[in-house]
Amino acid sequence: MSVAGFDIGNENCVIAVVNPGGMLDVLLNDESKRETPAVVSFSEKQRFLGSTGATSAMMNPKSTISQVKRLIGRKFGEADVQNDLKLFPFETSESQDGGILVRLEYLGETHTFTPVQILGMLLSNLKQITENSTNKPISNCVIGIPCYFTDVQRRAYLDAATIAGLKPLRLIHDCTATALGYGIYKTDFSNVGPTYIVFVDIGHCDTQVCVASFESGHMKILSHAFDANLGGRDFDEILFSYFVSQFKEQYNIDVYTNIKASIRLRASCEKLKKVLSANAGAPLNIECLMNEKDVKGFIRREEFEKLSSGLLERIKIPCQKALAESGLDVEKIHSVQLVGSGSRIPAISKILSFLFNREPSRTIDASECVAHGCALQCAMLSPLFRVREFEVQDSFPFSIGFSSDKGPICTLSNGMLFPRGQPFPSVKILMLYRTNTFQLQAFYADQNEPLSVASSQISSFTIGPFQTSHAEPARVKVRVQLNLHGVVNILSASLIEDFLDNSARGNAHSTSEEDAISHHASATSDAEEGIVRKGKLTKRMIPVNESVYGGMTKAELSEAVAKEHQLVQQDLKMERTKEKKNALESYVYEMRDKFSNMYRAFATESEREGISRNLQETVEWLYEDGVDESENVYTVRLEDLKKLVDPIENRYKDEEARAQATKDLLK
Ligand code: ATP
Ligand code: K
Ligand code: MG
Repeated sequence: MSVAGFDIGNENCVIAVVNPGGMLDVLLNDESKRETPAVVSFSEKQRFLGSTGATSAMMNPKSTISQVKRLIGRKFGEADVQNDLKLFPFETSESQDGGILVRLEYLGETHTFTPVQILGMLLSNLKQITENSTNKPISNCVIGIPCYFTDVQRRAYLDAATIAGLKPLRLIHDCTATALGYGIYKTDFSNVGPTYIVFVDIGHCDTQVCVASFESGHMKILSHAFDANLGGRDFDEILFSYFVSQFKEQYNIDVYTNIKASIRLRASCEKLKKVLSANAGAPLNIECLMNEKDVKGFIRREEFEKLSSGLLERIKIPCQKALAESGLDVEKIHSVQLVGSGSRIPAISKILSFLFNREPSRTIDASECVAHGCALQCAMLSPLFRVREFEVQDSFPFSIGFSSDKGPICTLSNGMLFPRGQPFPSVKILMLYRTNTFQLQAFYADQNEPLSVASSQISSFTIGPFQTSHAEPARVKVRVQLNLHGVVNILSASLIEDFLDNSARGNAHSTSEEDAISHHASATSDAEEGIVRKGKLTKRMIPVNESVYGGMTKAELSEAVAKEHQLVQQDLKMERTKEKKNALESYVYEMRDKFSNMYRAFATESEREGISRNLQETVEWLYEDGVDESENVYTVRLEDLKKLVDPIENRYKDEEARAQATKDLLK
């Protein structure tokens, strides 16, 4: 059994696997490419995913969804979201809880899908590619996520994986995955103190930076920083607006007003940007862009760099932040590793060279490194593999606080539950005094941290019901976890009561009834269920219910799983229909050929006439009335034809057999 690592990009997805022999491999998709476009396209009767989806983008712009990663776990009303939606040709609307719905026509009806469902489709395609390639079912995987993903976005990824039938052993920060892949097999780290490396990943829509410290057998992430709205796409947009205004002047057309023209010009600008990475200038030619006009343009790299200077400056900011937060001076940095295909613009290397006083290194595979790291991490977490001992310590980029219905417990001013930079997974213990059911809330505690969602609320937990044996509040011990995915949850809550006599109890409580947090909790649990007696202390487990702000309920998730199953059945049905139609078509052509050659002598004149009329009719039918029929109709038609042809085919075969027997006798 192999384990897989998935890098889900806004533009490209990459799949890496570790094979049972321990080999790391990047898989090829149906088109033999190592990168699979992150696209889902709904045609009239079936979906096209990945590379086939990208092909239909131009024909089907309104039902082709790309960059769905931008919409995961977000609210329709957020300003960033609205900016993105303006760029997308597909239609969206606001869901009842303020989320985003993608609306499209499919199978003659209007359908709505959440971004999580669309992501589920993409993951399901990656799973399919992996299974086709390894010939084994897979479910264990590790998926890369941007470090700036909030709790609800991380949970959304886990839900999408469930929809796709995958089991992520970990969601890992993109840069952490890259750093892991970089460090695990390196043997030349210095023996005197750690080696510090900066990783800069510029993708299609975002920029992420981390500073990592490596020692033999150990890697520690010191800091993460990011700009969630700065990537290759923004450079395309610079070229796009440049040519839109050029064409307005030159050809008197406004590309902004035409969806198809906008899509075509954007695609051409992206190509042109890539040409500019290797050439000092590049032309742009589009036939019949709009109003039957062919357009021509040209831009020099220098001009492009000048227009992009604002974006280039912005790349410095997360780099400076990451460095500052790591507490290191530039001189301490051993190297800067530049990855992500968005970073292939030469001016980016230049600006980073100035910033870090050294040329960034491009020795890591810029497009595959995240997937590599994910696959390696998956092998490390899987009991089926033995991987070189290598400790990965990641750091959490946000500060998490807790409050209860009695008020704040851990906040920015009195100490966060999980402060920014917290190594995770991590478990902390809250000690609370309560008489009955109560609520706890997790929230992002530092307003200065740039969140990619509008709300600082994370989730709310109901602890209870429970009953205390005495009238006074009893001690409730709550174990809170920031888990391997970077998701906050409550591992357990338990009621701890003592059985001292009344006077002693009174004394004990007067000193310790404040809500408190223990920062040095051990991750080992006492007992998961039931009552544990420890001397005079009794411990009873209390039920915990969590409700995630903006997340999916269990019922919604199982509905989505069922829906995806239906969609898959429809796709399979259409695939089978295509196969049946192809089978009929090739049978007709094959028989036409055979009846004019080898079968000719074995049919009577009237048989021949009847069959060839039938074959001709079938060909015409296939291109007219029968162009879009059901699986069954093609099957029946083929069977009917075979009934006519079989007797003649049998005569021919008998004759063949006789001739062969005679030949054998004569040998
Ligand atoms: P994200 O990380 O934002 O989710 P992604 O992982 O899909 O997106 P990448 O595949 O790393 O992104 O990079 C895609 C970007 O790289 C696109 O904007 C693409 O135009 C750009 N790109 C690819 N090749 C080049 C090149 N030769 N020169 C400049 N840009 C390039
Ligand atoms: K990618
Ligand atoms: Mg990426």
